[in-house]
Amino acid sequence: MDPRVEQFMAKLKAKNPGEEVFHQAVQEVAESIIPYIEENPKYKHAKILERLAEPERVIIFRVPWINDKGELEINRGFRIQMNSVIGPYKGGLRFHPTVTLGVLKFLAFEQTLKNSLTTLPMGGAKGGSDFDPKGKSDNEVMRFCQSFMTELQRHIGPDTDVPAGDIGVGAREIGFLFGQYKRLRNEFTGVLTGKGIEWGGSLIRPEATGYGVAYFCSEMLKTRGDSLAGKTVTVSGSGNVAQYCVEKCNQLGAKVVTMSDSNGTIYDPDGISPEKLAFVFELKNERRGRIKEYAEHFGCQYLEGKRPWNIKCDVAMPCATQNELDGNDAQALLDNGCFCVCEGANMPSTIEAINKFVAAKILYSPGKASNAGGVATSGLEMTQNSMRLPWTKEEVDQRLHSIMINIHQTCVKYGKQEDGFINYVKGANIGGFVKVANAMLAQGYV
Ligand code: NDP
Ligand code: 2IT
Repeated sequence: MDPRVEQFMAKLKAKNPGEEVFHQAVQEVAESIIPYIEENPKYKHAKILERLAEPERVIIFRVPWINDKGELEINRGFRIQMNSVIGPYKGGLRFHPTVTLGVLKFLAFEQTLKNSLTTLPMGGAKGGSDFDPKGKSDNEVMRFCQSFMTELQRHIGPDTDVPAGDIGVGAREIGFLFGQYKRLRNEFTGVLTGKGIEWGGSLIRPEATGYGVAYFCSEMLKTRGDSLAGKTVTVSGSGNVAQYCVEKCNQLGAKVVTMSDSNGTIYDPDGISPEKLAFVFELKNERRGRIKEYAEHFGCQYLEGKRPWNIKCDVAMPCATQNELDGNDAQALLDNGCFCVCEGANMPSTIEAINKFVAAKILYSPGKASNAGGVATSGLEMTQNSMRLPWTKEEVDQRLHSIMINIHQTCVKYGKQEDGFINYVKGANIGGFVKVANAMLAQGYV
């Protein structure tokens, strides 16, 4: 490791003990940014990177709620308001038992750079709870969301901080959260994105992250005169991002052969056709069942407890969660001829895996670039809310598409090497950093 990165990381680790995923996210960025800062000393003197890694504000609160048995349950709620230099805090809420302060700090840190890449005026934030919506009744989820919002409402607002969904937070949860905010504040405002279409939501927001991943992937392939048509694709996850990623890959002529959840992977060599994908939508969004049922229903292979990365593919799209693709998985993908990895999840690849992809010079894009379509379309939802005027599906989709093309161009601008190889890690990190850093310079030591 570069000694300057090592020194920076030693301080960060001492200051934030036990927050391994936060250390990992910052290190990945520091490796690109520190050499860039050395070439641009104005950023060094103003300690931009040090300030970027220190949240502007962290809110931690108790969330008491009553389960269906009448018992009291206590969860922990969080909101990390990371950086507001280019716009109101913006980022999703995650409800999952693995949520900790360190997980949300890593996500909020990534979000700041991602939101900058979209070119829209949004700062960085993330929040959530260790609450597990799995196996809970709709009433339990509602009571939890109402209790969570009872505290969170003091800290957010349409010009202050605008949360959205993430793992475990979808249309149902956003509805309950919005209802409670409106009730407590007596305001109908765009305080959350991902709202229902009848009450202030944007068309294409549900699809946006997954569609954006496929759009970004197409741009990557285009740099090699190629496209998604005819490619075999492996996707992990079967939630919001994975579902719409598969939908768009199908539309672009690819064949997607896997989806997964935390229990295992389905492998369908014939491809997850639109008809089969409709089964996944119903299974996951209505019945909230397990992906194993797909294999039982369509008679294909189910790999219990396995991830998709040993399956031969041209393109891999990890769309489940952080660190779901390690060094061994990366090696397996490379050995099987995979030449493009386009991330839908946030930080799904470990540092070891990323190093393998970059060393092999395949097309590899980090989530902060390729999954930015979700938050970008949240930004478009905010615009429509401010105008009090909704756009058509075509208008939003076209804007999403051009934002993804733009992000790709930014990655090329800052990441293209002399030999022609595009280092998307470097491109996304520096591209996201510059706008935030310049705004921080302009606004003084705050
Ligand atoms: P969902 O809750 O809709 O789906 C998550 C999927 O990932 C499920 O299939 C889930 O399986 C699986 N998963 C979650 N945690 C784990 C785990 N610890 N191990 C294995 N599998 C897991 O979430 P999203 O689709 O919204 O989010 C997926 C990823 O995309 C996350 O990294 C998120 O941060 C990122 N993202 C989301 C955006 C959005 O707009 N929603 C925008 C940009 C990024 P199971 O059901 O078994 O838990
Ligand atoms: O990680 C992400 O970018 C999201 N979960 C979406 C955030 C948002 O505000 O739409």
